[in-house]
Amino acid sequence: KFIKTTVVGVTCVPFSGGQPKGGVDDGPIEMVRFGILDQIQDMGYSVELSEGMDKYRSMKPASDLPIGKMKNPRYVSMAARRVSDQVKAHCEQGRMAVTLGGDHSIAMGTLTGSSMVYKDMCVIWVDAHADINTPETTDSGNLHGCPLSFLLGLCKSEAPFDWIEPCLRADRLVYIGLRDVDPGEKAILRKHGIKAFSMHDVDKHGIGKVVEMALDHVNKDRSLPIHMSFDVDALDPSVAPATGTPVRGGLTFREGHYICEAVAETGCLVALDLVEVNPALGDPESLRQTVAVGCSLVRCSLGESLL
Ligand code: 5AB
Ligand code: MN
Ligand code: MN
Ligand code: MN
Repeated sequence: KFIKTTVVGVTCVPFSGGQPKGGVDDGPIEMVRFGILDQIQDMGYSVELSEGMDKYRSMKPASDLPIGKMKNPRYVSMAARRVSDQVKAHCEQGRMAVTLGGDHSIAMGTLTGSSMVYKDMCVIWVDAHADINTPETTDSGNLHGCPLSFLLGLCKSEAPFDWIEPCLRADRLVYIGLRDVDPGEKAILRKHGIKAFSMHDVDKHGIGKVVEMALDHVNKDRSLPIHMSFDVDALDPSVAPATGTPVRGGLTFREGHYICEAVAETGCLVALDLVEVNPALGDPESLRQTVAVGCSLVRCSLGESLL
C-alpha cells in the first residue's frame, strides 16, 4: 500500500550506549553473518544497506557525564539522530526500512525518521517492557527503557535531545507482550490511555485475537502505515536467550512469528526494528538460536510466509 519499490533499506546500528551490557552492539553483524541480507534477497527483494555502520561506535564522545539520571545521553542522542537520517532516507525512497540493533534506545531515531515521511503512521511495540520511562521516572537511567517518552513528547525538549520532535500520538501506539512494567510506566500508560496487550491478554485471548485487537485499536481500516518495533526480549528466554533484560513468561516461537506474519499480511508495514540481540550473553548455542530467531522474524515481517 505504501511501499513503492521492492528494495529493502537495511540500517545496521551497532550501538549499546542505551544500556550497560556490552555485546548488543554486535547484534547486527551477527545477523548479517547469519545471512539476513542474502535471505532478504532470496525472497526477491534487493537490499540497500545504509553506509558507515562503523561510525556508530566511533561516535562515542570522550566525556559523556550523566544528565540527571540519564546515562550516556550525548552518545545516545548522536546515534539516534544518525539512525533517524538513515531511516528517513530509506522511507523517502519508498523502501521498506529495516533497522537491526543495537539496544532499543535507537528507536528514538527509527521512529522520528519514519514518521517524517509517514506523518499518520501507527506503532506496534512488541516487548516485555514498556520503554516509556521519562528521565524523571527511570530508576536505571538506561535510555533503552525511555525511547517512547521522547517520541510521545512526555518529557521536556532539552539538550541533547532537543532535536526530537514529538512524532507519535498516544492513540496510535499499541503494545504486545508486556510483562515487566515499572510503576512509573504503569502510571504513564494509564494517564495517556495507551493500549497494551500483556502476556495475560495473550493467554486469555490467544495471539490471533490479540493481534487483531491491536490492529483494530491503532489501524481500524488497515489504512495507515505501520512501524513495528520488535524487541527480541518479547520472546520467552527459552526462545531468545541472548538478550540483556530477559523476562520469563514470554511469547513462544510461534506467537512471535504470528505477530510478524499478521502484520505483513496487512500490507501496511513500512518500517521494522529488530533490537536487543546480544551475542555476548550465553553459550554459542544460545547465541545461534537468538540470532536465527531474529532473522526469521525479519523475514516473516517481509512476508516470507505469504503465498
Ligand atoms: B528494553 C527497565 N524498565 O527502565 C528500565 O530492553 C527495563 O529496550 C528497560 O525493553 C528495558 O531500565 C529496555 C527496568
Ligand atoms: Mn525489552
Ligand atoms: Mn525494548
Ligand atoms: Mn531488553
